[in-house]
Amino acid sequence: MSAPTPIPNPEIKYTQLFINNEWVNTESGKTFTTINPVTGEPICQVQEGSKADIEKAVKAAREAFKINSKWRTMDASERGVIINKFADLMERDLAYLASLETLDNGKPFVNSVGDINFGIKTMRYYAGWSDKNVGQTIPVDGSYFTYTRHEPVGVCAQIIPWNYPICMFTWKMGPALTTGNVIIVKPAEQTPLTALYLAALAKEAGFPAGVINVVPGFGPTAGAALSEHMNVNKVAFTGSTEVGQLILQAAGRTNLKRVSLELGGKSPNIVLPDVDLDLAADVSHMALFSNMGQACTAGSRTYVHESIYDEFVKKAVERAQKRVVGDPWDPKTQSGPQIDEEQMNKILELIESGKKQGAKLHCGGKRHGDKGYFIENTVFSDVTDDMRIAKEEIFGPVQQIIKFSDIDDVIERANNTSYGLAASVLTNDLDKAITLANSIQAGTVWINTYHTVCNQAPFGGFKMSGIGRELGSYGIHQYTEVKTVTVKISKKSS
Ligand code: TXE
Repeated sequence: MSAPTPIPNPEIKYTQLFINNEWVNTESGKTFTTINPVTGEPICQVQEGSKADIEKAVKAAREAFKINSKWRTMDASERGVIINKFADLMERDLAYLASLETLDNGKPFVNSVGDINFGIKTMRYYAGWSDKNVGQTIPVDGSYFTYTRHEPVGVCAQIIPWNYPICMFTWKMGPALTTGNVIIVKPAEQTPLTALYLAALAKEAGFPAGVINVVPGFGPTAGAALSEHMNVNKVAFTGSTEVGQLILQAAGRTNLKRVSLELGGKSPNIVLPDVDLDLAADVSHMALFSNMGQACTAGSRTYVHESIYDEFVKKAVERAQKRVVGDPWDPKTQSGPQIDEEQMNKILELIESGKKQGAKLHCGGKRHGDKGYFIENTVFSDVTDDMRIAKEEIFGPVQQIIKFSDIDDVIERANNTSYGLAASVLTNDLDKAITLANSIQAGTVWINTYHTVCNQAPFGGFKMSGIGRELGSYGIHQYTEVKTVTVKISKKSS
């Protein structure tokens, strides 16, 4: 397939709430501004959903989920057909969707295309699951016939972040719909536009009214209304650990709704001395600087063996200095702006803390330009585990290079964090690679690669990086309740 051509000023087609397959305004009449992070200027006004609108969306979803509804009586395979149709429509509108994403999020156009291609594959992967979600027949004691059914959980709220808006939408939507649930998506306030366009595609694909609802709005209002709602059966959330805790508390206070969480990280990337240094520097650079450092899995603690430390730092700095920051529409650009002013300021403050706490700054360290939310590619060496930049999630283009001398010691240090999302080991020594992979507390460990996330394999965190797994067959389990049905029979037969 040829690469799509960007549309630098994509027409904004949808700014209302999408409820029951209709475009509606909010009850309050309130709107909010979505901002172009390249310029800091407004793109457009979007309807700002809050509690009353969530109420409406829950009602519509509940109706769509009623016994005897079109959705509940549809063949499972037919759900797969509609999900595949949705993927076809994403493919048809790839150039437009990618352009809208770059406008709203600021990521380079080529990366928006990559995200959408990933999302299309997610939908196709889960379309295939629709008629394969089988239960068991179980040889219980006594004269009974027992089987299990994997039933949909019901009304699922899906609260998504701004760093990968389309991927996060599809990661949540795919497994929920293939298993027969109904959803209410709340996109991040920074990036509502592609979620709204995806809602239009869902209607075109043929999902019955109420199965998919999209309500843009803010976390403490629309997001909280979803996590507190007595008639919402599940919340799936990707975002900060702090908000993950609030959602879990809200579920505990209300109806014990199912909760799956994909939260922050401070992932160790461990470079052993036998490694090809250029390769290690390349992988470590990509591990941190991809998506402007705005990845939950970012390799933000680069542990390098003392024997190769100085040479590695030199190579890391060369790569950071070469990385092109700027206009996301330019095909040469590798990094766009951070998502908003708040994130930019958070990152700049953490960079200052690194300087103050004695880390050695090699390049970057400040804002790039004076328009939009760009930050220079930044590399720190001589970082120690107690510094804030080694402990807190920076979520920006700031690489911390930390020295180690001993494998057992680095395992302990890598695990000395409340996070546990991802890790990587760069080495040709198989024995050490497996020892480290099996010892590090993380939901994903990569060996000689990084950010290799695939639709077929589970993704999620240990410890405070989350609860549950998305993607793969594990992702399906997050969206089903297991029901045991036992029938008394007159006589059993083996
Ligand atoms: O996250 P929030 P923010 C991390 C990263 C970043 C920090 C803050 O370190 O610097 O979080 O980012 C919704 N009830 N990650 O403030 O607030 C909100 O509207 C229900 C890691 O953007 O967690 C948005 O839709 N929902 C991460 C979503 O939560 C609430 C991706 C994420 O926003 C809510 C993003 C509430 N009370 C940030 N408050 C990852 N894991 O990839 C907010 N929200």
